[in-house]
Amino acid sequence: MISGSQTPVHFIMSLTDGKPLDGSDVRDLADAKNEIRFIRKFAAEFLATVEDDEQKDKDEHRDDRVRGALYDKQDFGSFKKVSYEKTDHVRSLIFDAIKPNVLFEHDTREEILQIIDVFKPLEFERGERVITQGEEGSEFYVVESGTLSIHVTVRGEDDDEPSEVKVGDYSAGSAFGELALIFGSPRAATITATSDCRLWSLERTAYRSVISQLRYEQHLEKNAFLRSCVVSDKPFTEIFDASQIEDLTIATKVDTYEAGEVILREGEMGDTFYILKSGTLKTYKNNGTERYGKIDAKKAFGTTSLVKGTASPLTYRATSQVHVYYLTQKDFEAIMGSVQDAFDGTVVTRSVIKSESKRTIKTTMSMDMRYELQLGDLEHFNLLGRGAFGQVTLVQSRKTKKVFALKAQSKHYIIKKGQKEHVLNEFRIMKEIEHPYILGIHCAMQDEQHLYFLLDLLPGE
Ligand code: 1OR
Repeated sequence: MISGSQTPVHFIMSLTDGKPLDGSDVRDLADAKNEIRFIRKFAAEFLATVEDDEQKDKDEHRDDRVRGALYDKQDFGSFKKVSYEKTDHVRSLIFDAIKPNVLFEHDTREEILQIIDVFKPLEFERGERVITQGEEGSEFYVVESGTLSIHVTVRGEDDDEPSEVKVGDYSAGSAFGELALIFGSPRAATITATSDCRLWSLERTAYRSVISQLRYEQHLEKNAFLRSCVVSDKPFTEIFDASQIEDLTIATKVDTYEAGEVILREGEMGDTFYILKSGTLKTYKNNGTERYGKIDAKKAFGTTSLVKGTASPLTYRATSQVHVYYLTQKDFEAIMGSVQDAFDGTVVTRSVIKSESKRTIKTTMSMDMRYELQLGDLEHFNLLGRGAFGQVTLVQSRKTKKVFALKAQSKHYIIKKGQKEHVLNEFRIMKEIEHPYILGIHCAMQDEQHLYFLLDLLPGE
C-alpha cells in the first residue's frame, strides 16, 4: 500500500531494499528472466490492492487521517491482554522496526507502545521455516537476532515449472509478515532462518483487540469530555442531544500546538471551530501585541467567524503545549446542521431529519427507521478506520443528511476465508434484531469488489 507522500517508485524501492530500478544488477539472461517474473507477479498482486486505493481517492471528501474512533467491540469482548516481558532494548528495537511498517501507519505512538506489550518471543533454529509462501497467516514478526532469507516462488507464463528465487535477507531490526495481515491474502514469500534466530511475533487478533479496546476507551473518555464542554456559556448537553454529541465525538479531530504557536490569528476568516482540551491558551488584540484574556479548558473558541461571517477579533496563542479538538464548518454543518444555531447557544436540531433529532439511543432501531440506500445516495466523509478485513467510512445520505458508518469488506477476502455464508447470516440476523445494545444495520450494498453494510454509528455507551 502506497502511503500519502510515496510515489510508486519509492514504494517499490522500499519493498526491494533499494534494488536499482535500471536493472544494473542483472548479470545474465537467467537473472533477467527471474526479474521479469518477479515484476509480473508483483504487478498483478499490487494492482489488486491498488484498485482499493483508487476507489478511495475518487472521493474528493475523503480525509485519510484515521480517527481514533474505530473500534469493534467484537474484537475485545472476551480478549484478555497478555503482555510479554521485554527489555528496553527490545522495546525500542520493536518500536523502530514497526513504526515505518504499513501495518501500523495509522496507529498512534501510544497505540504502538501498547501493541509492543503483546509481542511474544519465539526461537527458530537455523533451517526452520517461519513463513511458507501460499499458506494462510495471522502473525507479524520482528527480528531481534539472527538472519533469515526471503524466497519467492514464481511461475512464468509460458514456463510451467515454478522456480524459487532468493530476493533478500532479514537481520536484527527487520520486520515481515504484514501483507497477509493487511490484505488477508496468502503469504507472498517464504521466510527461512539462516542462523538460529530470536523473533518477536504479533498475532492478528491480539493486534486488533488491543487497538479496538484502546480506541473504545478513548472514545468513551472523549465523549464524557465533550459532554462537559461549553459554547457561549451554555453546556453542550443543553445544545446537543446525546446522539449529536456522539457524532461530534467521532467527527472532531485532535491537534497539538506548542508554546508560542498561534491557533487562530486576529483578522483571519476562520472556517474551523475549536475546543480547548488541555494546556494554556491566551488571547491577544492589536495584532497580537495586547493581552486580552484566556481560554479555559472545555470551552469552544474561534466561533465568531463562523457565526457572524466576519474575521476573528482575537489572536489565540498557546502559552504551553495545547491540545484542541477541532471540526471544520463544512463537516459540522454536514453532520449537525446550522453552525450559527450552535454557537449562538441555541438548541441544535438536525436540519433535515427534525423528527429524529431528539432520539438518544441510536442503536435502538425500529424496523421503520431502517434506511434502504444505494451507494450513489451516500456522500463519503472520513475514513473512520482501516483494519485487516476492510474499512469503515463515515458517510451521509445526500437526501436526508443522516450519517452512518459504511463498512466495506473485500469480496475476495470473504470468499478466500470461506466466510460467505457467515457474512450473509450475520447480515440476516442483524437485520432481524432490534435491541439497544446491538449495532443497528440498515442495508447491504455491493459493487464489483466490495460488500458494504450500512450501520449506525456505534455510540460509546
Ligand atoms: P506476507 O504476510 O505475505 C511473507 O508473508 C512476507 O515476506 C511478506 O508478508 C513480506 O513481509 C515479506 N514480495 C512479497 N513479500 C515480501 C517480499 C516481496 N519481500 C519480503 N516480503 N518481494 C521482494 C521484494 C524484495 C517482491 C517479490 C515479487
